[in-house]
Amino acid sequence: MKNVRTLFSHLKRKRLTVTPTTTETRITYELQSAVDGSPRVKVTSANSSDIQRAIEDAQLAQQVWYNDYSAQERARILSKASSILSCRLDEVAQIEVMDTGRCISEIRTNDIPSAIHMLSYYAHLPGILSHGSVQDVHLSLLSYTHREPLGVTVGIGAWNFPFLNTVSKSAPALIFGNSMLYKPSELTPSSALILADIYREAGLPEGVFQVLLGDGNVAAEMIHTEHVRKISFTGSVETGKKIYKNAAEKMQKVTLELGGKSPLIIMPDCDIDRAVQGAIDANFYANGQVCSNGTRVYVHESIKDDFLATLVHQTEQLKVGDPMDEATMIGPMVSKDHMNKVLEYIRIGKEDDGATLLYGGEKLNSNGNFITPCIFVDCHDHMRIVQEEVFGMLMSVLTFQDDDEVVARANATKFGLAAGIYTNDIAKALRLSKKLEVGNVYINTYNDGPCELPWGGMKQSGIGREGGSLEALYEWTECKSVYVKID
Ligand code: TXE
Repeated sequence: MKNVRTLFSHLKRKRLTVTPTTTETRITYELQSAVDGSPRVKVTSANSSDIQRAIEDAQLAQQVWYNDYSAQERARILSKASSILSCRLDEVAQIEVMDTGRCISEIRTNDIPSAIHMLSYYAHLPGILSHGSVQDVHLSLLSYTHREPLGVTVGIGAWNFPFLNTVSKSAPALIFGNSMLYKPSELTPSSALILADIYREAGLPEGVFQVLLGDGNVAAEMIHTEHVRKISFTGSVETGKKIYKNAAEKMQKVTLELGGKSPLIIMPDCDIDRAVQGAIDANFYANGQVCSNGTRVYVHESIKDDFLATLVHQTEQLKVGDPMDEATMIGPMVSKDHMNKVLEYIRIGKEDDGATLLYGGEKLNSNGNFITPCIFVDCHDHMRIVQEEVFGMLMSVLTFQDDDEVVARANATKFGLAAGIYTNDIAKALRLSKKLEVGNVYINTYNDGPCELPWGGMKQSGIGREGGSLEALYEWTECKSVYVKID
């Protein structure tokens, strides 16, 4: 794991993280390799003086960034960042694998190319940035609106897609003329530092994007000031609620991308091979650590046997092992704690809920955080493994008999992030999609996430939208109305 150490000292030399200025204590913690448990890297958390200084710098830098750089100049910098990232793709992918334990095959072909596209997509937005409207209220009054940045924003990231999280929050913030302080998950700090390095190389002025390392306490302190005008958060529902509550006191804007327990509905007329592949993608991709995963798999009673036979056969083919190996499809869980959480849910499924373990769910005999993908059958809606977000490779298979019944059961949850339907009857799928209480519906596919579309959840899965499209982009701006008396 030498690469990560080298990266940290390299970045320290370039003063990308906030560097110590006082003798105030700094907490240092060590991260372990997900593959074999060996010590990997030591991380030093930001302290109160670092946070205060970063906020002051971000305020000053934002003024320069918005007032002295035109939208086109800001766009050129993002565009250049996209090109630099293309050249550093392999390096970023490897660092991300070491931090997350996710497979190189996924990260190199999906995460980093998506991030390259995202930077370029936001760079092409200046044309719509100044969109406002002129209201014809009265002959003697010219009244119009325009969009302005919010000021200093904070991004707080999760550990499952760290680099994508950092890009998807920072790129829209920056293109609109905001500055951003970013706090990556304490488990996966490295790739945010690389993005800061890339932005700097692309010409982003000092202070506009800063990374602060540490745990939730650091993040909580960063947002505990009225100078921060928006918080973009990805993480658990519990933390999301705390942030929302605290933000209310300061009237800060928030977008909260939280958890889920999404239903995946398999209709009797579907293509079974395709539906099985969808269920595998929706449960085992990224080692099952995806907020939108379709972990409640509702299969029509009439095709249950065929579906399960194909599912087990296909799951057996998934190679579990070293995430750096291109052929590996399942790597280790991100941390020991998280692996233990998932193993506890597997125990609950077997012993407390009384579901039948059809496949997997074993911890591999190694010092790493490896679990085999796990399929439970004979599940019921009230079971804890069906109700609660596990965030690991635990698929619960349930059966249903008619459409209204399955929609009602799919909606009977506090979450509302995503849902999937596999069927050859597109008209039916479109009808059902309107009834599902979720922010994202997949039909004959699962977990696509093009950055051009808004992303977010209903109910306890979140507030607001992130990603492309006006609904999401305007969350990074204020709208101002101007009235001009012209007679
Ligand atoms: O989340 P936390 P964790 C779910 C998933 C997982 C569980 C716990 O079920 O098992 O959450 O994961 C920062 N104020 N998701 O512990 O604690 C923290 O430092 C401000 C779903 O990682 O919510 C980290 O950067 N920030 C999810 C980030 O919040 C605080 C992805 C997330 O940490 C804070 C990840 C506070 N008081 C986990 N406390 C998804 N939606 O995709 C912590 N943080």
